[in-house]
Amino acid sequence: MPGIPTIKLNTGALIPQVGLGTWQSADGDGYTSTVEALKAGYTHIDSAMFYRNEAEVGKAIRESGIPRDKLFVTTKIWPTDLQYVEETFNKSIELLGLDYVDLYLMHWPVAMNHNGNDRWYPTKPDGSTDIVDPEEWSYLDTYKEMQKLLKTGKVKAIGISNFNQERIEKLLADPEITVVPAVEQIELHPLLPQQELVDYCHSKGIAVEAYSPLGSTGAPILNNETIVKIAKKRDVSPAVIAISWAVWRKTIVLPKSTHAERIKANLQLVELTDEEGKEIDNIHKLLGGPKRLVDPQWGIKLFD
Ligand code: 1BO
Repeated sequence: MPGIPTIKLNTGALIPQVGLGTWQSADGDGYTSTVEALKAGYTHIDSAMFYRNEAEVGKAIRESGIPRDKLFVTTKIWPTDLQYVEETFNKSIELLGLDYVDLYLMHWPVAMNHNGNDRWYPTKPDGSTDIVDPEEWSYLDTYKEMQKLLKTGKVKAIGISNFNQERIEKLLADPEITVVPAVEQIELHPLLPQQELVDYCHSKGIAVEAYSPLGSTGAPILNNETIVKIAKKRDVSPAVIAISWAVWRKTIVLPKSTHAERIKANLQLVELTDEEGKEIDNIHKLLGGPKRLVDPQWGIKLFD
């Protein structure tokens, strides 16, 4: 496939369909992987406050000399900061050292105590929790604050992540919410295609991004029989097939790697036939149904 295809967001901006994912990169890797990605031709980098790599990602971008308007940069606000949108965004932009971000996402639709001790396991064995009562502060309040950021010019688009359909419906129904999210970023791979949610988002003009496209820890997708078979036939790696499938189904995909060679190889997209695409659509059915691999179990029902 020549070049990285793009999708038009509901803001009119174009987003490259393949971007570098940076979740679970160790300290220092955010810098080197962004450097390698930009060298390899990526123009889309996905970061987050939670990944603790905004400073590294920003440094690599600034040093690259690539004109800012040729790049698409995303960052995200973590649950412990949902009540402090403006301050948190200002911290992110400062760490990145950029004038603006192309996309600012709410990482999860749940507010956690800003001063809580644990950002990943806020519910303790005794049942006490750092989750903020939604009556006190909900993701809708955060989104309303995010809308205000658009007026600063430092955020070109806002969006959501890890929202199920019910929460998106609630957001779209809120009379004080006038900006339809540009993007919903969710876990998506052949073991968890979430086709209904993808279709729902597309029907509302919300572009869908796939995180963990190779199946998160251990990248189980790379050993899947169907993926391996198609990869052999097309003479590319299994990772390229999984990434190309995400592109084929009109999503945006964020493969993460810290290895220069793999970062580069992941861009060798192939145009899947509909037959190949549908065969990959069916993988989860052959394996007993969809399998979620990233679920923080925060003590509230996040997914369906
Ligand atoms: C916990 C992070 C999931 C992907 O951003």
